[in-house]
Amino acid sequence: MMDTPKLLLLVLIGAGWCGVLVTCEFTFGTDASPFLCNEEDSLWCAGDANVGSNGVLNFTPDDKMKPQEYVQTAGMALVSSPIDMRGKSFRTHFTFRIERMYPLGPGDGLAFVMLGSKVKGCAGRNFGAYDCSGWQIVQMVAVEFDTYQNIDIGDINANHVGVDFQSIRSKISRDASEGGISLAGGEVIHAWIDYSAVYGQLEVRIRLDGRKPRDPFLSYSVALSDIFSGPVYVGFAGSNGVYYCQSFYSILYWTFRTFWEFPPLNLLRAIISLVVLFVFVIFNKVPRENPLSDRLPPEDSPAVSPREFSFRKLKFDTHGFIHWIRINKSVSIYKGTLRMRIGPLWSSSFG
Ligand SMILES: [Ca+2]
Repeated sequence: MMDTPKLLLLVLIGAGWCGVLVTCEFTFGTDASPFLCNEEDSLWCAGDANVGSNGVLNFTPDDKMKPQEYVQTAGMALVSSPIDMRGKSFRTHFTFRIERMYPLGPGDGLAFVMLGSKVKGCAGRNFGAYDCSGWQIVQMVAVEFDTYQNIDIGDINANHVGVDFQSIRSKISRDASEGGISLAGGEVIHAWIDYSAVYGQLEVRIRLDGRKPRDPFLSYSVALSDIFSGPVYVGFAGSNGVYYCQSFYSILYWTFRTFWEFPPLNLLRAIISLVVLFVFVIFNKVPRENPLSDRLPPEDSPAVSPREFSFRKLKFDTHGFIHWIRINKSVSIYKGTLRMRIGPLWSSSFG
């Protein structure tokens, strides 16, 4: 029997967030951590999202024998616990398959989504992620794998990858054929999405053989901290239009992790600061010799002339004259009494 999938928190989970103070990591689609819908510490599934008989995460009905019976399908699956993304970078890798049912054309496509709350969208061109006008009222970032060209919203073709913010109109997109990939070709496709909070860069990579390419397929500059003000739900969504279930969408494997990232220069500065602090603490723990203390006679020793006094006493007795003495270290102070009517005075001479 397979174990219940758990979100693996590297340090701590708090207040229902996946890492209020820490990073988090999770994997789905393995024997140890299978996809599960609407169970504790697993996935929130809405619409047509379901875990199929073969264990994969579907966004269309599991039964592929009667696609004509399903119209306007739309499914969304999100990790049930929100993730604290503040200041953090993330990496995710997943495999997906889009199975085309009709030769005339595939459905609309699949998308990796990040949302400020659990809100399923509409079918058709909206991927089950946006509302029916192509907008999302909560904060949202999506990487779409679009297999149907909607010219009115600027789709470049029926086989492209795009990066969206809040709107279904992509900020940037690229023909998947340039990577040698047919998104709706029925093959298992690997996708990697990396975000650097330090450099404010979102990168998308796709490949068929599972070897992560060195160069990104898409790259876009964005600060997610400007988009998300609170916890973030991550997952996927997929949809079809009004004419049958033209494509079936599945996620076969998914791993995701957030992490703290530090710029190299800042890291070097931090190391130097720690070293300096360490040296300072050690140095101040070693008792330093007072150059005068060894030469000071006890306060109750018999009177001698001349007699040395401690700095503390001189500072007190001279009411600030001590500052002048410290500047001129060759100075010696002598204490005496003048027989004058104005009373005792302090006198000094300089050596
Ligand atoms: Ca489209």
